[in-house]
Amino acid sequence: MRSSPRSRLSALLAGAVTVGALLTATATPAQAADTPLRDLGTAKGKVIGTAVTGSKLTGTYGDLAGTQFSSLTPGNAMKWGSVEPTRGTFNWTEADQIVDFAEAHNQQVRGHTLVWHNQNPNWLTNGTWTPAQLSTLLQNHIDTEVGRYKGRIAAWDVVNEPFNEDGTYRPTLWYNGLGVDYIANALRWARAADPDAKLYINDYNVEGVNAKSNALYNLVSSLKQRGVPIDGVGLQAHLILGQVPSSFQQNIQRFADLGLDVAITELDIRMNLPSDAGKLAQQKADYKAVTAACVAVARCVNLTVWGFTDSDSWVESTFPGEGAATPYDANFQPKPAYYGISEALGGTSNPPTGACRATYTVTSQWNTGFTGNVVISCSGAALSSWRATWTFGAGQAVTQAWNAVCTQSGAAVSCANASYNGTVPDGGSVSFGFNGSWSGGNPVPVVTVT
Ligand code: 9MR
Repeated sequence: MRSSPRSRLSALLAGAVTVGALLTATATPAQAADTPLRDLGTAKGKVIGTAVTGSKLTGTYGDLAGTQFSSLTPGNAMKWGSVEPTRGTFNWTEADQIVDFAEAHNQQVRGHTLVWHNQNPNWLTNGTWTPAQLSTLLQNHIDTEVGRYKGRIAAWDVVNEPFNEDGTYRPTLWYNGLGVDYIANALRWARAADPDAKLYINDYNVEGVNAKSNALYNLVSSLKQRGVPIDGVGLQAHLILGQVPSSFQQNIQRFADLGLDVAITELDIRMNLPSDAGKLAQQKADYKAVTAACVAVARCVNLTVWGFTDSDSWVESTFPGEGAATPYDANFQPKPAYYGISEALGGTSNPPTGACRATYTVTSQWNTGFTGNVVISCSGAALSSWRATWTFGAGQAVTQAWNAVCTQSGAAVSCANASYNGTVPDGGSVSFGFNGSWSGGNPVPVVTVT
């Protein structure tokens, strides 16, 4: 595949150790022995991202955000209304938090978004501005925000949602005040403020070939012809169950053929609630189809979900009666949709129909020590003896175990059943515990059961 500086960076990062978030003493996530999506993505030359809420980036949410994804998009934190609620008074707290977290986890950040008609501060929306004033306000906003994060943002959604469904321009504050040139000017100002950031126009309902995506296509063609800086298009992909457009891949390809990168920027696939096994299976197929379309086109560089857990999605509050749109359920368990993404990225077909898996939990933690608990459970399979193995990621050591016989060599831990608990029946589980030592960090390892 063609290799941009960013994709070379992500390839380099593929070899880097992913360090999980420092655990609190509370419950920690069930860790299945699945290859993280970010690693599968790297092997295919794709960056795999999620939108996040900064205040949630701890515990299980933080652990999954940090280990499964190689890109973060602030769901709201970088919008104008968030960063400058009062004219001249800035609040970068959440945006900084997300960028810092991303850097600590070897992740890219997609900046979202500089020019939009929604989530602007009241002082801006309610003001009366001459075109010259409006233009200066917009330029200053772009200079300030892009400049603040210069060198730390892989790509900016510079202009968000400029089109109506029929492909005409949306009559926004910007279009009405400045005419269509607001788009070219915003891109130029963003380029000037951070020459290394990739610059995108991002919209929804442009995933298939249709009037709206034709308008986007015509716009970016003309921008490129005129020498306006534009690096990519973002196809948001807020989809409905069973309705992945059949022309998705063809549409990605035509933008790629213009010499642009394409990112799937806000993928979610909503269904009527309650969910059931049939809907979740369809959702898996849909996530797999979207991911496969991106995998098939080299210049589709990033696939980002708009929230990775159903407990952090915009869908339920916006579409009453609909939801369950993301790859993880509200308890942070991967749904079939997760495995749809994973399979399209070349991961193993999971969850296995019959399997025994381990859940590793830190049940308590103090200054230098912690207690861990591992549950081995079987479904559609059974064991007459077992061994759980993992590799500690931050120098932890098992000091004492019960209900298993554990040995450790370097970072590698191996725990075999005790004489009395080797049997795990189909539908049943056993557990063992241990005390360990840690310092600096105590990330949750991935446990394999054999
Ligand atoms: O996820 C965002 C949600 O928390 C906000 O309430 C909403 C307000 O418009 O914006 C959501 O994100 C939107 C994104 O910024 C642009 N594309 C559509 C997304 C879903 O509305």
